[in-house]
Amino acid sequence: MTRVVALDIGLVVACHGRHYVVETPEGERLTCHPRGKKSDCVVGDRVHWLPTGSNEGVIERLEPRRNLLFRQDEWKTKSFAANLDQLLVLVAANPVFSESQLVRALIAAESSGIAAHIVLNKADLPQFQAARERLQPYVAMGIQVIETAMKADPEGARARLGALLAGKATLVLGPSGTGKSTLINLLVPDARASVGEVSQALNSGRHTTTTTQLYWLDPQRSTALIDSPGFQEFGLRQIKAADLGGYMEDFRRHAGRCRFYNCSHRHEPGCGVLAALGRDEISASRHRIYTELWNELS
Ligand SMILES: Nc1nc2c(ncn2[C@@H]2O[C@H](COP(=O)(O)OP(=O)(O)OP(=O)(O)O)[C@@H](O)[C@H]2O)c(=O)[nH]1
Ligand SMILES: [Mg+2]
Ligand SMILES: [Zn+2]
Repeated sequence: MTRVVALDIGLVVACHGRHYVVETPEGERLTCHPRGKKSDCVVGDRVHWLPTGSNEGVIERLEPRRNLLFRQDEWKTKSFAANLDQLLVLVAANPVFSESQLVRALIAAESSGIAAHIVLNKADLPQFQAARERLQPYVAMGIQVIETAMKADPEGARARLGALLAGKATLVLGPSGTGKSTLINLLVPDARASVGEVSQALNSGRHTTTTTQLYWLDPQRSTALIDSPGFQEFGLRQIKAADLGGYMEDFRRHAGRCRFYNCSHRHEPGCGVLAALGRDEISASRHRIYTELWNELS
């Protein structure tokens, strides 16, 4: 005998470890638990759910995803969000950002087919110029780098980001203390995302934001911004060493000139990437990070 159940559809807007917040097409939010022990929903997922009480439900199944942004560390996979239109990697003048983490986030996005932009925040701080120079290779390879001072010049930040975000689902990703939640609060008046003091966050080693959460920027619910906890580790074990160069735009531009089709761009004669490195058309730090990643993945 077949049991016919009409399932409701919903959007996962927050993940709290063992339970989720699912939003109905009418905009109501309810607490949902996954069917069974293991859950693999992430924010941005479309799910089919069944009510189990007032404002409560159980997630029966997931709709197929358009894309998924995730990292794969040595022992575990961490999914950030699904069905994204773009990624904003947020770094700041201070704390000094790790270029390796930036490269990893960009490669993860590229390998998942998600467009990525960089926001450099805290333009008001004295360390800004140095941070801006470190981002030059990214500007040169065609990545949009948007400079903001969200605290000192909120209007300017709003003006620079508004058009880029409109009508899209954007994940804001970056290390702790860069201003991800500050950005959410700037654009979503009633968000009340908690914002932490940098010194406090660094001293305690804790992150202010601990869950991934989706916010709507407009009453029509057409523009979504997803806040996420700061990351430290960013494993790329899902990627083969041989594919790395293909996910790095500056490498890709020159790899066509390599003598060997399977060139690893580390020591081979006639390598187009190494030649470009010699002419300063590929930055030394990008090539160093690539080599570190290559060793890690092979
Ligand atoms: N000087 C300066 N400080 C800023 C700016 N934007 C945000 N901050 C401060 O940076 C600190 C961290 O901001 P958050 O928004 O909590 O950072 P976050 O990226 O959400 O951090 P996590 O949730 O821990 O990942 C807070 O003290 C903010 O007030 C800015 O443009 N300039
Ligand atoms: Mg935060
Ligand atoms: Zn090569």
